[in-house]
Amino acid sequence: MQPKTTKFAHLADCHLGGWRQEELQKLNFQSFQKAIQIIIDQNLNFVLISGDLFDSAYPPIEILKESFAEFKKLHDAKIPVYLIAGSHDFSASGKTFLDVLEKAGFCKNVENSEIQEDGKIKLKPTLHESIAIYGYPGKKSSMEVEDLNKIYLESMHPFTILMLHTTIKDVVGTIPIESVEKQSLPLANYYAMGHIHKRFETQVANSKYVYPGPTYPNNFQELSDLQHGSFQIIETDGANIQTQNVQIPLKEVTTITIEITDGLTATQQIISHLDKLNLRDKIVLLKLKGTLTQGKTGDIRFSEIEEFIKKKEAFTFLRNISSIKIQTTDFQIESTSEDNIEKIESQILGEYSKQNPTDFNKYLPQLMSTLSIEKNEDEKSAVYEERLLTELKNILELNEVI
Ligand SMILES: [Mn+2]
Repeated sequence: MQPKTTKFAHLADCHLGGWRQEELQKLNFQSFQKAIQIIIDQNLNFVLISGDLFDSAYPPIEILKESFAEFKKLHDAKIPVYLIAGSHDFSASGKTFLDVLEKAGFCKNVENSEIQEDGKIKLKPTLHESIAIYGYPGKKSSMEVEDLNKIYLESMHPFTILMLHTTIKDVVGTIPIESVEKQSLPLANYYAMGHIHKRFETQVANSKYVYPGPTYPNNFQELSDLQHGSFQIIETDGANIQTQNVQIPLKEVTTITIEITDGLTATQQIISHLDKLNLRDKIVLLKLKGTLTQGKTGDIRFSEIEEFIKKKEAFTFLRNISSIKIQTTDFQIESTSEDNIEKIESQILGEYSKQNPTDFNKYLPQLMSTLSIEKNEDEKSAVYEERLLTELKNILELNEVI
């Protein structure tokens, strides 16, 4: 008798509700929809989502409505979904819309852990027939890395999947970010990873470590690097694992890099460059670089450029001026683009912590992100207050005190 084969999908970093630009938020969602369609058409056995399904713990109602419709399709096709929270849809209070999705019967959050007396963290499995699925969620500011050095799996199984939303050292190379050594993780057959927004796959002995890439790129740089979203389809007979990265091309992306030196004449220079190109129905990424010896970035008339690109029937247009340097006689400053806010914040916090070293500093990134939570439309002030307080108490580890 042939061994039974199992075929499943592995998605991560869908960031539903992400993107400020309406067209891109829609495209982001359509890409997720397309992935679901492929999964149903191929009648896969189950779906894994390794964190950051939503772009925030409290996504807008419109996004929730559409997302629930997609999960219902999978539910009707009898394809179970197993997931973990990521750094974006994680909340310190433990309350997120993933719970609502789970209560509705549309998914199973496989996070199931128990802290032991010796400080180790025991993970318990969710079973899909004979396959054991374990998971540990991502947290804000890579706070999960410390925990991951303490996890172990409750029991052995013929085939084990470990879902994690974190960074393994292999994908970051020499960049100094918090990461885990993959060899230090408990043994599994398939490591269903999320968090790093690129496609990455490696194998050690019989274990595969896979980042499927986001189901749609999430910012300027990712659009430029990845062009479109992707996910993974995995087939296994229990011993061999075959993986396939499924690309979801929806709209063509074109990155245009132009070097400028004069802010005053840049607008005309850019427009005549663009004039030679076919931009029809494309996502146009305009990247400016160079050192300005005259004028400043504020002199570039982006509304005029945008108007011109619209006339050329582009699908949408994004610009990035973060590589432009401004030269003056006595100092040089680098301008920064708005999608680098997180980087700037962590840089400032890093410098501050160095000058003012206290134990409290470790709370700062989480506090900042929690205090930026806004009151939802129609949310009662008391509910909002309670939500905020619970999060803060959790972060400051004050649960038992207050
Ligand atoms: Mn993500």
